[in-house]
Amino acid sequence: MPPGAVAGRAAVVAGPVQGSLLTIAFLAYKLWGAKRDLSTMSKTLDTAKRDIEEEKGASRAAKRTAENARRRQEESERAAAEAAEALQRVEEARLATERRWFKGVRPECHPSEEDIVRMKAAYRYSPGFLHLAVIGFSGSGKSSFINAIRGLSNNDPVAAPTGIVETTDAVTRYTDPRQDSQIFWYDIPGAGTRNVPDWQYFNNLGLYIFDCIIVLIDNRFLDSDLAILRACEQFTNIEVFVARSKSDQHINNMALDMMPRGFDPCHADDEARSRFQQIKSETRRKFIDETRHDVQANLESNNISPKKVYIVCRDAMHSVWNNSPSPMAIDEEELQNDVAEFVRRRLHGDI
Ligand SMILES: Nc1nc2c(ncn2[C@@H]2O[C@H](COP(=O)(O)OP(=O)(O)OP(=O)(O)O)[C@@H](O)[C@H]2O)c(=O)[nH]1
Ligand SMILES: [Mg+2]
Repeated sequence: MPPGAVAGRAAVVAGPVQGSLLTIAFLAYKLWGAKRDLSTMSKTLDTAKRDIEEEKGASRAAKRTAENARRRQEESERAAAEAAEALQRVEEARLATERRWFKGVRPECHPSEEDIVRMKAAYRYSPGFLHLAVIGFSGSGKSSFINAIRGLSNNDPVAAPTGIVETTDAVTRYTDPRQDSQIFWYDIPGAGTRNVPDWQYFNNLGLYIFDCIIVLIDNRFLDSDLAILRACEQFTNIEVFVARSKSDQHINNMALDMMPRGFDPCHADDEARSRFQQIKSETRRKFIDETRHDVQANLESNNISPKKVYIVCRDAMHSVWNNSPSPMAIDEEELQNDVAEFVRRRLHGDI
């Protein structure tokens, strides 16, 4: 075979071989490229997987945070609801106390043995004697009452100080001038003048140590009078008298209200004066009836046991002492007799 033919054949053979080699090389190149892409894709996939994992972690953390926040919110809402409920209970208790207060049920007074001993020492409580206290609103006439019952006028040098301004500011003890008397009188500062509820007035002043309490009402029954009477009901050993003071003044004022404007009894003529006296005696009956009715109605509506009310005035009290009946007298003698009877029976151990 001629070399040319060999060469030609070789060339003919070389042509397809060369092509195959090129194809192989190309394919190898492609494979390498694919591998590289695959590796890149795999890395990307890893990164994506990591990102997803991280995101999942972040999402779990966010969920946990949200869950914690929800729990805290629930806890604070529960605490707020509990606080509101507690507040409501306190408010209801306050309202119940107020309702009980208006119905006349006050916290009870339970002095301890120590309190009793302390108050008795403070008031120089003397065994074998009775201790009578005169109590009432400021200015109701307590000191004047004690002076009159001791046979003294208000201007006597040894009389209890009296006046139109608040006068008695400490419990003061007075002896009783009757022969062989076994009683002490106690002038008590006016109720309703202190910054404490009325029932505390009774406790704070240790009024539970007294054997007898005379409640002096001036114009009308006040809460402080009712509180004292209610407190007294807890102590069966305390004898209670209710007296309405200054009857002369009240009757005079009522009668004056019925006279023509500007009427002055000191400067009136005889006819006008006798008309005034006539009105006064009619008014007196009205005053007595109204007072008795008003006191009983107040006692009843406040669940306090019924009591006689003694209508008195300072000057008529004094007249009893002097044994010279006063035209103004109403219940002064009866009151003094009833007090004397109580003293006698208590000292004898009958009550
Ligand atoms: N007309 C008249 N006045 C009276 C009577 N009792 C008291 N007064 C007058 O009322 C005023 C007050 O009387 P006091 O005896 O000081 O009254 P109180 O309750 O002791 O007063 P305090 O100690 O301030 O609580 C005085 O001006 C008395 O003269 C009375 O029966 N008739
Ligand atoms: Mg006084």
